[in-house]
Amino acid sequence: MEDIKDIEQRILEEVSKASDLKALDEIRVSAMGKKGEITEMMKTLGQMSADERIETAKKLNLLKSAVEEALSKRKDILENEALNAKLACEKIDVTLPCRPETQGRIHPVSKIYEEVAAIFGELGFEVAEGPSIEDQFHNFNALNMPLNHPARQMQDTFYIAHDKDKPFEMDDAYVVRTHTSGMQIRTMENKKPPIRIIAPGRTYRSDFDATHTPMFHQVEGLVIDKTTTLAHLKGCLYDFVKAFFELDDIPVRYRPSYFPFTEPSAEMDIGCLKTKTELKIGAGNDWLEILGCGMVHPNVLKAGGIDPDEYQGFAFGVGLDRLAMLKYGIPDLRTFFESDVRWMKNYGFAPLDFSSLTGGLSNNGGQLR
Ligand code: 2NL
Repeated sequence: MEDIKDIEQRILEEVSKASDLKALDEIRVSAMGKKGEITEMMKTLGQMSADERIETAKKLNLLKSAVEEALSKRKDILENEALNAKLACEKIDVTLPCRPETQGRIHPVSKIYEEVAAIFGELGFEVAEGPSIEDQFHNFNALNMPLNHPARQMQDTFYIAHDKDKPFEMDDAYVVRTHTSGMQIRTMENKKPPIRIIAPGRTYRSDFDATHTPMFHQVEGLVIDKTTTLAHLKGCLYDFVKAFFELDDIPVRYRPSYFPFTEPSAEMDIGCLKTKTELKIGAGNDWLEILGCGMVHPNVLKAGGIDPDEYQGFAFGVGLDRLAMLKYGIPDLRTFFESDVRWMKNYGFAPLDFSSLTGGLSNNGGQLR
């Protein structure tokens, strides 16, 4: 019979050469399983003389613990190796683009919303979002639009009855907001100046053709402080159009206009070149209307609980859908709301491309064309 020391040496060598956990377990079974080599040797103890049994049992126990220890050490090593191999092949490169298999797209209006919010965020504005359904005070009265004002007439505004069981009373009905100004009134009611907010969101008017849809998107801005002037308005909006169209300089002009809620009021145009096939922004002899603006009317400040003798401010309103059409060359507004996946594939943006001004707006967001 092979000497116990030799057996130990042979098994320990096999253990040290086991290349994976499966091979190691096979060695364990063949040595110490029910029919294992050491187990079988243990079984022979009964037939031995007392002296021989004591002597052999001692050796066999030493052999057993030596093998057990070797198995356990080798197991630790192999488990560690297996884990490292798994980690190495499951390694992910966090700098790769996220989920390239994603099918969905970000709507151009959502993209523009994010861009506008990023630009005004950088200029120190906060975002004030609020409800689509407004009372008439926040949508009209507070904006210097009294009851008989033409913009309140049925053909422009969607009215909502208070109580469907009572006869419709236009004067106390709610409206789906025709602009986002209500949020600005609410901000004035709740916060002391200085105020610097943008109010973006869905707005609704009863109108439908190639350039008007019953639901559209607007961003309004409001700045109020003790010494806010028309010069601040011009500087702020100039910075906005430069960042938005990603140009170092753009010709701008202001045309006198009228809004009930601002005095004076103006429309801001930017310089452009119009040819039969192209619209180039930032150069040329033509002008393109981009937004409406003005100094907040004293009646509007009063309605918001702000003393017009102490404070003044400017406001502006810009249509997000129109900005999207201009920036991305989308010809028909109605297609924005048709939910056509082919249109979204063409005009939409990759998800998880966040808008920020770092390195210019479009440096970190790509249209998938
Ligand atoms: C446009 C013009 C404008 C405002 C919106 C405003 C809001 C408050 C007070 C004063 Cl609370 N003004 N908003 C001011 C001027 C123009 O929108 O053509 N939007 C698409």
